[in-house]
Amino acid sequence: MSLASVIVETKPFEGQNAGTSGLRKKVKVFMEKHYTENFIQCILNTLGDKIVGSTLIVGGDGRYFSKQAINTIIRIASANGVSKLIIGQLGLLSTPAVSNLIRNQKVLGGIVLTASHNPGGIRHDFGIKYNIENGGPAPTHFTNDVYEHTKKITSYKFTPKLETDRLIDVLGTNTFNVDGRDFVVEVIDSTADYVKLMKEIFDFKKLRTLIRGTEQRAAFNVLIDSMNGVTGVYVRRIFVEELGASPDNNVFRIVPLDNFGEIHPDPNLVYAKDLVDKIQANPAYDMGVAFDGDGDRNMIIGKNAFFVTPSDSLAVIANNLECIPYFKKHGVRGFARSMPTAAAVDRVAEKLGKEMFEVPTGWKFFGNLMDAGRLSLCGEESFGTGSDHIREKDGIWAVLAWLSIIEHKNMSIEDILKEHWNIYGRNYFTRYDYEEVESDAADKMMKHLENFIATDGLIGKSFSSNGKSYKVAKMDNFSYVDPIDHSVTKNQGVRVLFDDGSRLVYRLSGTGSSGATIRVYIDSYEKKDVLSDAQEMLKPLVNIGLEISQLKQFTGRDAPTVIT
Ligand code: G16
Repeated sequence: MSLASVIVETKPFEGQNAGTSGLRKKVKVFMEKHYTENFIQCILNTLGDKIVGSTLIVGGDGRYFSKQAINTIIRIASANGVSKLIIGQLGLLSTPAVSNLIRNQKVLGGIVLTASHNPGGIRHDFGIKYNIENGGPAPTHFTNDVYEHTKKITSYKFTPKLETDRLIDVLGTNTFNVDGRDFVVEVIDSTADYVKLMKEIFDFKKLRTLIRGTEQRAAFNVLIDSMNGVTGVYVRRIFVEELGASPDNNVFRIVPLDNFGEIHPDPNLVYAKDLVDKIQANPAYDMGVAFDGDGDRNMIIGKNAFFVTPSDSLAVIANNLECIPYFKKHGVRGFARSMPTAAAVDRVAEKLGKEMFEVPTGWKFFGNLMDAGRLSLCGEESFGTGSDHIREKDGIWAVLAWLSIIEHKNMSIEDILKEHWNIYGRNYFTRYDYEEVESDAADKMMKHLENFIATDGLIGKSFSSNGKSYKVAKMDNFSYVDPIDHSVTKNQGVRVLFDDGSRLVYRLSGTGSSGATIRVYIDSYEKKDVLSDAQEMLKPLVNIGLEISQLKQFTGRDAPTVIT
């Protein structure tokens, strides 16, 4: 029986513009009549003629409202002439797994249902993101086009009688006939392709020996926290089934929950406190790992919760790529980091003679460089690390990279870091986040900083705190010219650069769903004094950062919500 699509009249909604990574709003906003339908239709409208006969990947972190959104996507895609949707079972696919599937199935793109590290559940956040043919997040010109469509939309296409109930629960291929055309929904194992990819990149035999131990070498004892997010299914397959980790002692919170068990699935020292506490309480653990809701972020800590900043993590991996079979096979091209990320990796690039790129915040900015064959490894201070094996950051990949290095060097995480700092010096780095600040107050603070740039008001000025003085050498608002397509991206963060190489960066987050989040990044390089406490070391610069921005006066905030 052929099912008929219908045209449903609708009206535009305000504010359907993507942030740093897709559209993120409260669940109740996505639940409004026509809201989700409009946005999906606008993605398809932006793709234009390419959509007819195409295949798309669909999946996400399984957060609340995912199933409803997938049912909507099925009905809208079928009505718009899409030939096939490949969907993870139960709607589950990590963001890296989507990226991989788009690439190895050679399809038009994918729709990722996630608000990443933002909390989930009926009172919290949902998100929709489109990834393009190369597997990466849609570039800004694409998301701008989607936004333009959302302002003008008057109708969407829909197949109301297409029965979606429990469709994504069972593996298999389902063929429907819509408007006389075949429309296929293939429900796949969420992990199979991704596990295969990881086995091609890393030496699983060696990693299994590390995790299990040998007669000569004690088992390396990890504790992996999936924070009730989607990585749970991948952690079980890779770490427990393939690498022999204990399901009782080496992993926890590995069953994906649609509200993440009411925790904030953001792998940092504050929101992953359960992991930090467990590692601190039990010195038998050599390593602690946490992932975010959709599996693209990672946090690494060593014995006794020794914290590895994401900026250092990137630099250490860059310095040890020879331990990873993938890089031996494919060679190593350039490195890159987002602008606010500390420049530790730049020093490795310099020593190894590699090209180094500094891009705005957002993984989408790495894609062009990778596609052009100029970038192999990149990362961000926001707990993202990855390589050109896919076009998203990849939490599990980062952990397997670290385990490969540990296996090869036979050293603790802390010793690996100390050795690295002794060679390269250390970029002390911290980030202060002020979440859910009133938007108006945050905008005023940014304007205040912009004013200094406009008037050169701070150049040459010295600031002192706790006996340390810093002189402002330069101040700007970071802008980026993509070396491949020459597109220009402006206003990516206010930078105060001091004459000793230290810097302060201020920007507003593009991933929140209510109010504004102010991020202040503090970064200072030391050649010799590499073993001090980062928070102590950076205290004077933090104070100066607060003084320059007048953050407290503008926002009324005495203390940050999160310090990393
Ligand atoms: C997204 C982007 C990242 C970015 C991060 C933080 O991560 O993919 O590239 O660094 O947001 O953005 P902001 O500082 O604007 O909040 P995720 O893990 O949320 O998708």
